[in-house]
Amino acid sequence: MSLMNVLLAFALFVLSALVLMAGGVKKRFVLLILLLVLGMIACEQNQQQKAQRPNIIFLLSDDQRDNTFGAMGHPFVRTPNVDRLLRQGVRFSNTYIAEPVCSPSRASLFTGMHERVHGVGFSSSYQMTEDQWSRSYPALLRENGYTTGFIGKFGVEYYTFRGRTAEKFDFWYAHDGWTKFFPKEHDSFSTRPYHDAEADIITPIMGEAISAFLDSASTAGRPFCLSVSFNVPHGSQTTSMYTGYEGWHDMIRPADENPRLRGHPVYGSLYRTIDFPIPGDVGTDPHRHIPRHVLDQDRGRKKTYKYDYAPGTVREHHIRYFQTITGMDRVIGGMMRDLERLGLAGRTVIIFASDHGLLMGEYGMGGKALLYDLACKIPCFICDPGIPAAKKGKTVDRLVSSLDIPCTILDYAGVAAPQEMSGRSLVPLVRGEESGWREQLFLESLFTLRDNPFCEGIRRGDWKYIRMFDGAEPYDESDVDFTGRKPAFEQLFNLKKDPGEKINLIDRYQDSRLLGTLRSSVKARSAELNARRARYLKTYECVPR
Ligand SMILES: [Ca+2]
Repeated sequence: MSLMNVLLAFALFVLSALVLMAGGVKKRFVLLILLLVLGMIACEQNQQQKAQRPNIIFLLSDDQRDNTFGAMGHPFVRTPNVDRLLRQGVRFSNTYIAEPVCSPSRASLFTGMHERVHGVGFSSSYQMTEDQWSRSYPALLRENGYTTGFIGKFGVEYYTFRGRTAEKFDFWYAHDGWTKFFPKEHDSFSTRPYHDAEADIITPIMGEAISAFLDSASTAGRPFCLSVSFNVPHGSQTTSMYTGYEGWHDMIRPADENPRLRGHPVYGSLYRTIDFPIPGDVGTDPHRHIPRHVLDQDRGRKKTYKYDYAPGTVREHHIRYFQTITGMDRVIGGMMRDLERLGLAGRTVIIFASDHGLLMGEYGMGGKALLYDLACKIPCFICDPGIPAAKKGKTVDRLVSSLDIPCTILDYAGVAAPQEMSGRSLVPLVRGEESGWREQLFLESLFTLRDNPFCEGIRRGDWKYIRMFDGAEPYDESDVDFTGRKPAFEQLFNLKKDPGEKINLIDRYQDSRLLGTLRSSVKARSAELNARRARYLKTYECVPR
């Protein structure tokens, strides 16, 4: 509450008391008029404050690992538009996703909770409920006067609402599942929403929708919150760039052989002539890193979304991966021009994140759902036009969670975060206030399809500790209560000396105080989250699926 509001409230209180005590009719009348005028001023103040709330655009990419924009230091990817946003914004260079796989990661971004608390994931037993949605950031902003929009991959609808998600937003141009690079060439529930677009390629199609939303929202007279969920550089998009030959799923031929892409400024020869290195451990034995009895790569993890990296195809996948990031950058550039054209740039906060990272051959593995930095660390930044020039272009290396993002959005909108959200607003970090920030961060991966184990871990200082347990599919609350259970496998990495997480120090530090402390921290946080889940189940209706 501003000082002006406090003074107004006090004046109203005093006047009300005087009216009650005043003797003569005339006196009462004069005081009542004064009361009315002050009430009108208070209302006006409130309206002005509401009108001053910023617009918010939350951009989410799909499977994009950290450090994959030019201004983040990537050696060759070209992303001039995002680079400009990074120069104007604040980057969070130690951001971890709450759950390193698509759908539960998104459920966590909406609800601000870890998967084991909200209970909605590929391997869990529950669906998202109306109750849960009503306390998500889009629902809360809509309830508080924001125009809300959603564009692109929603990714949670499988488990909820089923065809009725459009009702949850004022503007909806979106799909669930995996749409195609050329969606108009296919007829399915995930491609049909885009058949009326002008463009042919999915990312510029989303750009058209962004323009349409901004055009209408700019005249609506109230702030907006637009969530854009790009479905690149996900492997299912890059495989479908060129489907005109036998074995297209394996990306064995260059995509610019597709006549529709030949000569294209982004999807043609870009990056094809650069001699970039592919990971040195592509095609090596993954079980040297995580033993077969803990995660057998032959039980489904290989051959998934074409993340089965072999030396023959890994280069082509890298080229397409970075082309689609540049394609996304172009659409973001178009969005920035729209914001300028419509006079919105000075009052629109842009937040960027990815739903998780990706292994692209490192450790002899592909894919996600593990707690290696490459899979669970994400690019993240906030471009807030309200911060002073001296604060722009900074990098903050504090530990940040994707669960902080919904709290940040709510904070910008002046809406209180529900008590079950476990993140913290990043607004103080954006403004350069770092004191009292968290010193450690709990990580988890509860995706147990394809032989994946339950993983949980902790990041603190230079260290990351991970413990794994045999997975259950589907799992319920008792399966993720690890009290008294011996981990099937543990990892300890010193990220400062070994940023690639190749040297597991668990045996060397077996009896150390450091490892003892990290183990206790994981156990304590794991038990605390299970207790939160128990309380959550008592408070809100949770619906099995
Ligand atoms: Ca994803």
